Amino acid sequence: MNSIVFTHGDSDGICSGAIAKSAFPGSTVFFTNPVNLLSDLTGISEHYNNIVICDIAIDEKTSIQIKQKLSELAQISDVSYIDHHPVPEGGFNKSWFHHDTCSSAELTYRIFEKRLNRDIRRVAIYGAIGEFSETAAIKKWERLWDVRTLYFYAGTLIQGITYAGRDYDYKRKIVDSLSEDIPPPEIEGLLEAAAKASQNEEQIISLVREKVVKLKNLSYVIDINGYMSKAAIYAGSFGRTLVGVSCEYRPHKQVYDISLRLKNGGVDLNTILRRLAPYHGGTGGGHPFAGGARIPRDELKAFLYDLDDALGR
Ligand SMILES: [Mn+2]
Repeated sequence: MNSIVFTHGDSDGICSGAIAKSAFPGSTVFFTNPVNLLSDLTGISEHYNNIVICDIAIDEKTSIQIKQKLSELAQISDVSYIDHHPVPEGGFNKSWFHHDTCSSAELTYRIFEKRLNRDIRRVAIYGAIGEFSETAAIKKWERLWDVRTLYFYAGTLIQGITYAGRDYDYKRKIVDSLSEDIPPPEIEGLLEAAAKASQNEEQIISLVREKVVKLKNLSYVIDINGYMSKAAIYAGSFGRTLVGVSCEYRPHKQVYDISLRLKNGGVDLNTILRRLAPYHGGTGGGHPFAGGARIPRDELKAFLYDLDDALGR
């Protein structure tokens, strides 16, 4: 059997990929993202019995072509599209399309459950913790182990993945090891990588504390450079606002890439970003509690002030 898994390079994506690989041992694992998915699917040149795509949001711009391409592939392969990001209008009304709001690791486990060793549930737990998404089902599974050990394993994995950044060959090794249920501290180099990420994080914490700017409902930092989503979390904490925002300038494109984190419920970041970002010439979206945006340089401040107002409504 010949299988390929496309997944996201964050902790939930890596755990989803590992669960899929455990269901289809020997799978080729390929990291991608919403913008590149269509060309990656078009580039498939050999026949696979199973094609699994996990944790990749559907890009609205290419969603019709992606649906067409996957329908074509589904005629000759077993296709499973597994995702937990908000679905574009209409969604994909197909038997190969699986969607839920839990982590994609939990969803991937449930879909392939019959093919999996039940111990692989702890890989779904690491993914759910990485995604801040410990649902009732995950909490129930956690009780099968010593939850403190699970947090140590998940923490090692999440910090180690953060340190690995764009080192996709190393991330593929992590997927391989997790697919065999190897505990994260036993994965070569991962504990050391996790320790380095934590040292970097401590520096990020001091920098954010120094540079944070507080508005009414959001606090932001600009150009902390590195660990954007963590900087967003700490901006919200030190500013004591509903939302934390981290902005990094990308000189070659003259835009700011922005990561946003909601401290607690009440607003839907995804909906607000999808409306506000295009108004400022950019793009944005994500989850209700965590999002991202890309905004042209000269619109950044106007965008932040508009967002601050929108969050107060
Ligand atoms: Mn992800």
